[in-house]
Amino acid sequence: MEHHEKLILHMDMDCFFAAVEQRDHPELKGKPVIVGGLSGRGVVSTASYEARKFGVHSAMPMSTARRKCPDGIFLAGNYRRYEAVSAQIFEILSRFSPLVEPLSIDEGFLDLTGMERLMKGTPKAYGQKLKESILSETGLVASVGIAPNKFLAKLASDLEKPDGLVVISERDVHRILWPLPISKLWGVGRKTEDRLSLFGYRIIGDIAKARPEILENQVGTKLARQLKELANGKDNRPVEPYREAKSIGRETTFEEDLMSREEAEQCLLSLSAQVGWRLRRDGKEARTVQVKIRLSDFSTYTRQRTLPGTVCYDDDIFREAKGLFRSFL
Ligand code: TTP
Ligand code: MG
Repeated sequence: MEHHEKLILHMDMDCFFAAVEQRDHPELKGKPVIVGGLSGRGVVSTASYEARKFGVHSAMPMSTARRKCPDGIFLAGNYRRYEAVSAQIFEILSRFSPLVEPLSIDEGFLDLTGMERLMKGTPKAYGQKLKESILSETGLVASVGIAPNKFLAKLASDLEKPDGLVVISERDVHRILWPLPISKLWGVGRKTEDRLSLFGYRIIGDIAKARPEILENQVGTKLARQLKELANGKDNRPVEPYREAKSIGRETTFEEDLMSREEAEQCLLSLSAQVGWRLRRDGKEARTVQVKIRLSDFSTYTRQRTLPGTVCYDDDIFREAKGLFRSFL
């Protein structure tokens, strides 16, 4: 068997919810469109590029967005519609690789390793073909990154957004990666960034050049090793395709926000009973119970607990689900 260098593609739709709105309502094209929770405590899900010019971005309180962009068009959005468009996009992705890993509603990884012959051209041309298929079949614009691993592919898709198509090869790593801020490293959130900057690390090159022993002393062995690898453009996480669910779930969406705990728990009981029915019908038992909550601004939270034993009866499932639900409140 020939040894194959890995080739990974990452695709991420441009301002996804807002782009779907602009496509479905052409009068919104070229306008600042802001999608999110419109209630008092709502936050922005996303904003069109026209609105981003005013400094509006995801997760910003809606009240701030209204102040920054008073002439914006504010929409509550339609999550079911976005999910349907997402399914259409993933169907297209599945024609471009047998290994597709969905990451979120609008992004995913494709493993293109060993597909050179099938591609009939350069990886970049293949990426272009994917973008064209998405555009012609959905009317929406995707950004694509292609690289030898997941970390670099995701970074690449973001480099020239919107409508980006960037290929990073092994030899570009230093030139492209090292000048970027450390926050671009996978696993470096706000907290880690603050800690690293206390030690004087600002750009990825600083991490790449740091003496391993010193970095290990500063942030611990595990994180230091991970950061070193990434800063040198190395990442061997595999693309993990979606497999047949090992779980049984039921969910429901409300037209109106639920106002009381009683209402919510009533609904949880009914969902628990539906899950229990399926489990017992299929002769299965579950070890882990998970509760997912989505608020009106689409922000989603999950809580789960792995039990010492297994469950399949409604009241056992409900007892766990209720406990998890209460831990949110
Ligand atoms: P993203 O891909 O992060 O953002 P985006 O597609 O809107 O913009 P970009 O061009 O920068 O990729 O998220 C995809 C969708 O997920 C986004 O359209 C709305 C939703 N979302 C939220 O609801 N809340 C959030 O905080 C974020 C980041 C996204
Ligand atoms: Mg996106």
